[in-house]
Amino acid sequence: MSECPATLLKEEGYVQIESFQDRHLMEDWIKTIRFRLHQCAQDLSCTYQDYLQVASRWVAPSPVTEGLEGLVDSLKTFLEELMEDACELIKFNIISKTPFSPETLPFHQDIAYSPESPYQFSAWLALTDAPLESGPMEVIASSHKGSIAPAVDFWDPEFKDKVSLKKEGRRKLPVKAGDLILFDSRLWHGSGKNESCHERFALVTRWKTSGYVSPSIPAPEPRPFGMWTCQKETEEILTNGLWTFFKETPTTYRESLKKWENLLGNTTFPFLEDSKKAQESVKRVFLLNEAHHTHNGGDTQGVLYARLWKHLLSPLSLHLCQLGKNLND
Ligand SMILES: O=C(O)CCC(=O)C(=O)O
Ligand SMILES: [Fe+2]
Repeated sequence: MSECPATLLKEEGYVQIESFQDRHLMEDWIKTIRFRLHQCAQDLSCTYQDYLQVASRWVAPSPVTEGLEGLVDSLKTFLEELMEDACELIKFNIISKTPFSPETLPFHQDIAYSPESPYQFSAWLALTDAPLESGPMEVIASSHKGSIAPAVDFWDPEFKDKVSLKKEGRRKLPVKAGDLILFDSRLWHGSGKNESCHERFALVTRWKTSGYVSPSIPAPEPRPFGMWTCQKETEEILTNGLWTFFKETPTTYRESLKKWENLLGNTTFPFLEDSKKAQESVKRVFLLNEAHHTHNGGDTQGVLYARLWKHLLSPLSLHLCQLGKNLND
């Protein structure tokens, strides 16, 4: 097979480009990004560790991605030469996998999540080393040639990653700071758990060439409590609980989360197995919501709402349902 990166991207669905950027430049960027993350934590009056437990992605525009446009421009020049076509940037973000939020990212196809603004491929630039033990990118080679499945809703607390059972074509891609991975938006990929004590960060940019025609993308199939539904469900259950127990009506989602965080510290709810864990999981969703509104931050791994479901929402909604039934009897 030809070694040309554009051919590899076409044939295998991904290609690795070593030392695209000087590692010292990446080290400088990481210092700046860490400094900003400390500031973000301060904005939310929490520790750096607490902040990185809840946020693991920042989509530009964000205080965390500020000033990275120069690096994105150098990528554009490189990609246009490689693809022999104009490349349009669709969006860019910084993604982390740190010891504070080290979880597996299940296998998925990016294109299935972007039916409104589909992109052709991603350029994943390692800002730090991402060795095998840090949960580097993992791909299923040539899987972009198959069909596009509806977006995998891995935020569903019951979700099991069936694609990860597939062995054929699976490749882990450990990289060094400054290395670049290009991958097709139809390629099945994910990343394992970060078992190291190091933080790994990447600048991830999404692109399409001027000649790109998007394939047809199946509509997502939202789960009852998942990526597309969890906030609305959470809001409903928490509001219902506040009204049933305290005859209170919160005016905002933020207020409802804060009220529950406080209540769980000083009230006993016999239907909860572990109030401490319930309180901790509300606090994290509260911080995630703040990080989203203040810094365009998000949870890449989809674990925070699933934990809230397990420790609070599932037993609370069951209890409310039983109370409702008893009233109707
Ligand atoms: O950084 C990772 O762990 C994977 C990120 C990913 O899925 C993506 O950039 O599309
Ligand atoms: Fe992805």
